[in-house]
Amino acid sequence: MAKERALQNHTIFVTGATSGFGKACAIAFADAGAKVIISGRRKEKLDELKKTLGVSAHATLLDVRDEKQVFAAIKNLPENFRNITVLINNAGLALGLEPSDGADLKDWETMVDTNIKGVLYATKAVLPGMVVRNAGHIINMGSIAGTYPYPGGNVYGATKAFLKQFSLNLRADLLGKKIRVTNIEPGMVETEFSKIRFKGDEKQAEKIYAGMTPLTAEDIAETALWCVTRPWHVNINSVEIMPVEQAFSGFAVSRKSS
Ligand code: NDP
Ligand code: 8X3
Repeated sequence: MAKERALQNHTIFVTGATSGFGKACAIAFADAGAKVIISGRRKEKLDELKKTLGVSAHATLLDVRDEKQVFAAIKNLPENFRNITVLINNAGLALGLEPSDGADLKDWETMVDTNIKGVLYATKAVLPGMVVRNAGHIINMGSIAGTYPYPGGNVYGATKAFLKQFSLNLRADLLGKKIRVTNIEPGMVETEFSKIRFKGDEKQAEKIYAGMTPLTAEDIAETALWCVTRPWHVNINSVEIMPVEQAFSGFAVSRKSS
């Protein structure tokens, strides 16, 4: 089937479509023929993307931390965008890289509210319709940080570990229905992610990707598209994806100096 027709009967709801993976997913899925509901908090970025995507997009200004806003956005969708077939729970962030004792509690709360509670609200708002239609696919944007610990990853990694288990448990609940669930777990991808993590410090953010080739947002969008375009009987449970120039290191050991 031609790429541009592959998703012509699909409606995709992407959280956090104003930047990075979410924006790349919106463009890739629209290119493949889907209608896309784009959301995020920054109006000007949302308007810009809506202009690019035209009639195939519906834009909704949305903070995923606000339960009422999430449910209202889904309830008030225009008729031709109501039957959501793919939910991409992408909105999320890391804040800070300090060890737990020095980390800011407010940052921890923001990560939990966005990366966990935001996913719960969007899932609860969209899933009942998928169940009624007996069709759907939920893609959660996890991270390698949900599997592999690193210093300073404390609550960010823990929120992504939540998504890993939540995705598997959704699969358990949805057995017998034609609803798929995938947790995509990327490593380093150059987006606004590090700029946000370091609170606008662009120099510190640039250092993260210096001297190596990170993944791109388009790599992740292609991965999401691949998961959705598998035959309906195939569920990709998880995809772990890293740059070739990123890998693992040994266990850290604290030694007494001799
Ligand atoms: P970006 O910072 O480029 O994009 C994040 C998106 O999330 C933005 O569109 C932002 O929109 C949105 N967002 C953040 N908070 C909220 C909120 N409260 N309500 C609604 N939207 C929100 O980062 P990425 O594209 O890199 O990250 C996307 C996802 O992928 C995140 O969940 C991240 O944890 C995950 N990830 C990123 C990796 C990376 O290395 N980049 C690797 C692995 C996973 P706005 O500000 O307009 O609200
Ligand atoms: C983002 C990847 O390695 O910066 O989820 O935590 S990492």
